[in-house]
Formats: sequence, structure tokens, C-alpha cells
Amino acid sequence: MAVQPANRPKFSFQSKHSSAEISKFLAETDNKDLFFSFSYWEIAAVGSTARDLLEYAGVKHEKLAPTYAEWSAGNVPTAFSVMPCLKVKGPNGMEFDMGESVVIDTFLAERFGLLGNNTWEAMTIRTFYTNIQYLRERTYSETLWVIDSEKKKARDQFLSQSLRKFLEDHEFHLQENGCNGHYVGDKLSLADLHLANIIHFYGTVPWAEMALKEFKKYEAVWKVKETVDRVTELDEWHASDEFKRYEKESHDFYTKNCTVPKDVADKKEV
Ligand SMILES: N[C@@H](CCC(=O)N[C@@H](CS)C(=O)NCC(=O)O)C(=O)O
Repeated sequence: MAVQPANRPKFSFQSKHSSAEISKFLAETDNKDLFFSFSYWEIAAVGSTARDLLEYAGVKHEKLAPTYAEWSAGNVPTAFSVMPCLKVKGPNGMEFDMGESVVIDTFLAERFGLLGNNTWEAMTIRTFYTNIQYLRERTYSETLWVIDSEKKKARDQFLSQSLRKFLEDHEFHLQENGCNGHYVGDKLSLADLHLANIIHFYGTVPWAEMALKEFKKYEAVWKVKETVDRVTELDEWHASDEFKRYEKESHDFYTKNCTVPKDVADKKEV
């Protein structure tokens, strides 16, 4: 990633609207009267589930993808010097800013009916979501951001340990739910979309084939991906040039930034 200048701009969580006003605005405004301005890099990573959520809901939104030049020039306000960020706008000049992918994803999911039917379902969906998020974090820390000489060992260790345990655990819970393509009950949720999104992310890393081969071994896990693939609200998005551009950028980004282990490079699996 490019480096931001020391005087980088920040947005504040304090605004001209009081917390009570924002709360009332959110409770009383229909999604169709909101506009979502979402900022993230053109890659599959922590911000990519929010893009799926916005497309799934069909709400009015824009996806801003700052260039590295804009980032290093200090033209991108954030809360914590990272993206994703979300600005929510409504009637009468109401607006507020959000940061942190987990908060953005769960906020959007709740607005779009993807957090189940009751408090227990919401908690359980969040539990699966968080564990999926943690797997992506471990992918970065264990395999991508390690020194070149350790890449191959780190990747093999990740696939045979962290990913395997994740898949065994998730297969257990998904079988417990009836192996019906959903994490909770028989309804699409944030957890289902997040798993499909992370599988898509693995399709863009240099060792994609190896990762996807592992996912396919687990019937109930793969069924969630297949179920999300059939969600018609996402068809147009997945077929769009914009989505294909993000996919290519992601592929290029991980290939460039994560040195390809030699055995994979030899097989040209990038
Ligand atoms: N905890 C944050 C992490 C976000 C994050 O690490 N964003 C990275 C891209 S995936 C970023 O914007 N990095 C820019 C930089 O470090 O300069 C979240 O989940 O939203």
C-alpha cells in the first residue's frame, strides 16, 4: 500500500448532528431514502463483503476506489488511516461516517435483513462472521506478509493447519444446521455472504488452486458458496465489468505483493 502523509485528513465521529438525531434518523429512514458512499481499494480483502451487501440490497450507493496517488497525496479522509470507510447520507442533510469493516458489514447486514430473525440468530450469525473474518486476518499474517524465504513453508502450514481446522470446525456447524447451504436456519445471512466472499478472495491469491481444493473437500462449506452463487440479487454485480476489474486488480495486487512460492511459480498457478 502507498504511504499517507503525516498530515493525512481524518473524519471525526462527532458531527453537527447529535447522537439522538442520528439514532432517530436511522430508525425512521427507509433504506430507499439513504445513499451509501463506500470507499475501499480495488481488491478482494476486508472491504469486499460490504460491496456485496450494497449490491445485494440494491440500495443507492457509490463505490469510491482511491488511487495510490490520491492516498499518498493525503486526499482520502479516514478514521484510522485505513479503508474501508462508509458515509451514510439521508434527507435534510443528515449524514454520518463509519470506519472498520466489521462494524460496516454488521450495520449493513442488519439494515438489509441479513442478521437473522431474532437476537439469538443475530448473535450466532455474528459469531460465524467473526470467525470467518479471523481466518482472513490469519491468511495475511501467516502467509502473505512473511519474508520471501518463508513463503512456501508458511503457505503449506496455513493450508494444512489453520485452514484445515477452520474447515473442519465450520463443516461441523454447517452439518449441525442441516447442511442446507446456510449457517443459521434456512435463510441467507451475513455469515453465508462472508464465507462466499472469502472463498472468492482465495481465488485471487497466488496459491488459489491449492486453497480452493481444500474448500471443495468440505460438502457443507462448499454448499454455502453454491447457495450464495445462486442469489439472483448478486448476478448482475458478479457479471459486471466493475466486479471483474476488482477481481483482476486483486489478482495483480496479491501476485505483486506476495512473492509467489517457487513451486507455484513453476506451475504458473497465479
Ligand atoms: N481493522 C481495519 C483494517 C483495515 C485495513 O487494514 N485496511 C488496509 C487495506 S486491507 C488499508 O487500507 N491499508 C492502507 C495503509 O495501511 O496505508 C478494518 O477491518 O477495517
